[in-house]
Amino acid sequence: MRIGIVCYPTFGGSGVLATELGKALAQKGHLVHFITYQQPVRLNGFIPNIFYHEVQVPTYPLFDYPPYETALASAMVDVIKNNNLELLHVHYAIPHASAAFMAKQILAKEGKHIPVITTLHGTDITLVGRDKTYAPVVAFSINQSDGITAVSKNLRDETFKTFSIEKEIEVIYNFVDVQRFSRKPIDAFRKVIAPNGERILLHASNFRKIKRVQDVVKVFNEVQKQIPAKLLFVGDGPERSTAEDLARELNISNEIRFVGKQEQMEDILAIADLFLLTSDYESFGLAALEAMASGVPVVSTNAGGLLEININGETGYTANVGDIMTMSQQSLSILKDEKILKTFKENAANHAKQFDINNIIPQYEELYERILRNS
Ligand code: GMT
Repeated sequence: MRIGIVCYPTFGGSGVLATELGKALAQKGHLVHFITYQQPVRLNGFIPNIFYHEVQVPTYPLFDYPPYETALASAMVDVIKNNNLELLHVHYAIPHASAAFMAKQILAKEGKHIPVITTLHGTDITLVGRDKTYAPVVAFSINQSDGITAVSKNLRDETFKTFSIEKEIEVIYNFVDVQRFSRKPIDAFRKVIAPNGERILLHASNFRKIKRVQDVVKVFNEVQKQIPAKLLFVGDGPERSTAEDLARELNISNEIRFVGKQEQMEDILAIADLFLLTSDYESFGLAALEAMASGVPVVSTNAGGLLEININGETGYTANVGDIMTMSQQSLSILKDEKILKTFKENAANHAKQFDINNIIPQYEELYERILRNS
């Protein structure tokens, strides 16, 4: 198939997922055209069957806000026509679903039918999408899609609760390349982070408010009072300084390292003992799944789709949002005992296998074929 993929090219989960999907489809022989404003972060190196089209957004003194959506829709029209694409798969509804609708209408006038699939990722529904400044356009453009998917049952249900959606929303879970994340720890790296054999706790995110990164510091603070431990923060974003400030206040800065945005997550996860995810909401929690695939148990909140990924008492534990004491006790109960830690690590790795890339990609291919047949 000749497929167009539209996503955010940045470190967010939706962009990572869309890029890995495109790479996997290309490996299976499909021709995949990425249409984004920047090279997606995980699209590194030359991959046959992958094409990258950069959306140019010219500025003009009149524009306080350059019209990205218009530029994107025009780029979609251009790429679809020039490469005779058969379908367009957009990730994250805003503004990709409405730009796709516009491109579809333009092409229809020229006699070309292009089916559009929209994958909902989370905040495009639960936070940004439901804001009344965007909601009518989001609801309309989702309804205009030929196929709609959500990355968890929770997100599907939230979408039906939030908008009047007239079509079926199929759940296709996010995936992970289990083989890639089954790395052996690099001893030298572990020694740098935890020179005296301390337990390593890890958090990775975009440090937005929704992640509650201060809660990560608070949980870690309780843990390190009882066992020797280090905390690694991966990623960057607006709330990073609040986490740094709190660490200073609690006098635990020396036990915490901020390593910034990283591409080789598999090497970092390989040295971790526990992944902390304290979010207010996660539609899925791709970062937690990547941790589990690396054999790292997860202590997370029970918000949104996290309960579908992190099985309480098996792959880690879940607790109410903001319940620092419970999350600290849960973390300690895993980390204190070598045998228990080993069991949780094995459980996490085993559970992640059901989300392996090889199980999920065929679900997207089946959806594409069905939509092409019926449209
Ligand atoms: O978590 C974020 O803020 C980024 C956001 C994104 O769109 O990149 O992540 C969402 O999509 C990911 C991939 O499907 C999910 O794993 C995340 O749970 C989801 N984030 C939220 O729902 C807050």
